[in-house]
Amino acid sequence: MKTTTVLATLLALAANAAVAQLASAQEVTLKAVTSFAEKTQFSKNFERFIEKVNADGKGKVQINYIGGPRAMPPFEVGNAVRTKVVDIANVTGAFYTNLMPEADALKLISKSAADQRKDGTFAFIEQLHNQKLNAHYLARQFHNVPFHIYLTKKIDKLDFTGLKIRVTPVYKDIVEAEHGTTVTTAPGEVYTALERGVVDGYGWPITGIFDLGWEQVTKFRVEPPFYSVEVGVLVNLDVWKGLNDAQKKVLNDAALWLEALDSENEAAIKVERERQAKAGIQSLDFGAAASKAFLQKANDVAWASVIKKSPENGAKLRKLSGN
Ligand code: 173
Repeated sequence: MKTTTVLATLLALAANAAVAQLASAQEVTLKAVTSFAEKTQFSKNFERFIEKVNADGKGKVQINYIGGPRAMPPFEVGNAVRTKVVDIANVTGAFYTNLMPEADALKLISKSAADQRKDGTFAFIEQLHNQKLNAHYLARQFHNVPFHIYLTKKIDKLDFTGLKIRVTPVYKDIVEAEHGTTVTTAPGEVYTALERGVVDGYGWPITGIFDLGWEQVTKFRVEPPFYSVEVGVLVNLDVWKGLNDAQKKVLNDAALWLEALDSENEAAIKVERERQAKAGIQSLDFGAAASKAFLQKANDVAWASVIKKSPENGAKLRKLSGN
């Protein structure tokens, strides 16, 4: 090679390296959606997470928040992450069981995210999301918030015979095991279904019923509380792999911060119970024995359902859950 050619090659290489460095140093903007209405209970902390990423991630990574169910139906959010229609999403496993039947087991894992990260549970859940959803499972929220069944009609024992109840995969098996009829809807349809008498009740966590005005059409809350809310933050796996270490660090740090917000839930639950009572929602408690039997059944039918759909992974999740 002539000296001038060598020089030209070296210059070209240096230029390429500079461009590559520039590209990796460039700020990335991720497109985000949430599967719950904006500014409501199960979107709020994700919105705080976005604020944090946008503050800490200047020059590295930013999040462009498209919004909630007005932008995308909740049951389509998992698939939108899979196909990279969005880059990052706030979504519960109950909304993507069509793609990942094991996601229904996440409600049965009540350990804190920190404990799950230590004992291998998180790593297995990550693996399942990689395989089935082409997603990175960035964070798990609300492990210490349980679900309830709310009713418009009074029952005198823990049995839903004759009642039609709005469900998602979270509640379907236990409501049917207690002889109720189920209809699956997105949260956005609950109010109208109740108002029109299409359903006699619905499943929902202990928190959040005031966000969409459901207290106006709710009379009873059935005890005991059961399962654990799971709302995850998912990132499209190709997008995740394309981030550099500094960008990943901003997201990882914000994810751990987000998970730690679960420490606020205990106080929030107490306030919510009082607020429900003040709104005239009566708690129906059938005593310790009935509650114990209900919880046992709720646990049994849910695991049976997951294990039937995914025998190997289901059994492994059950072992990891300790339930
Ligand atoms: O009831 C629901 O729509 C549901 O499954 C759910 C899951 C997590 C948080 C809130 C609601």
